[in-house]
Amino acid sequence: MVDIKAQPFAFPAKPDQIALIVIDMQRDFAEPGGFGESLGNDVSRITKIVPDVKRLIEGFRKAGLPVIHTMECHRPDLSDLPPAKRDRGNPSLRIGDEGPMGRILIAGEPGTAILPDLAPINGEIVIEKPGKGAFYATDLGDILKQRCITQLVFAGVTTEVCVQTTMREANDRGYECLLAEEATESYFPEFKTAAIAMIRAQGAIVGWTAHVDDILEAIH
Ligand code: TIU
Repeated sequence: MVDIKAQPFAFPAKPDQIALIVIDMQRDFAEPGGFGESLGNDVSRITKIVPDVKRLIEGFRKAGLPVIHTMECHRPDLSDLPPAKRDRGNPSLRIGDEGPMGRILIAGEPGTAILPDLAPINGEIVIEKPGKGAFYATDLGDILKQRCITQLVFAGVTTEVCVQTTMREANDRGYECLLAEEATESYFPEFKTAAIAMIRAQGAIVGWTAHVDDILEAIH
């Protein structure tokens, strides 16, 4: 056991039971012409965290600890896309529509790929998820159980949507969750701040938050 300096108090890391989970660092959320921009967002905020996500990934790899990547995406025939998700709001392009990086948020399309700087390497698990949470309609829970992982460090986007949803799913399933503050981002800075505050409030009701440097120092 090694303590990671965190809020609201130290995170009691168990190096043989911990994994990094990188949520949805995909071109569709970070580049013009993708899903994020189709919703009306300024996507330039997302690419700014790439160096911090990268050094977190590299730190876990160097320490021999598991790195798991997720991708929000749907089947080409849209059979896993509820109409309530596709038809929500008034985006410039809907999920499944043809955009400049291929079909929006569809598995295998160029825009759905993970950013090249953060691409998975051989042996790393990639979870394709149709929901905002990474446990919904995926085998993530089975994979973690099989590997005896009980603690998850979170990075990725967006803080208050897919990251927070997955942290809440994980917390209810009994995992201890730690969010890496500089390695997550929102299209709305105030939502990132609020999500971090609500996660660690009430004695870490959803989980802990910590700085990337403090996580790396503890696991190296
Ligand atoms: N729109 C938004 O903030 N997020 C998403 O739709 N997906 C993820 O957070 N990955």
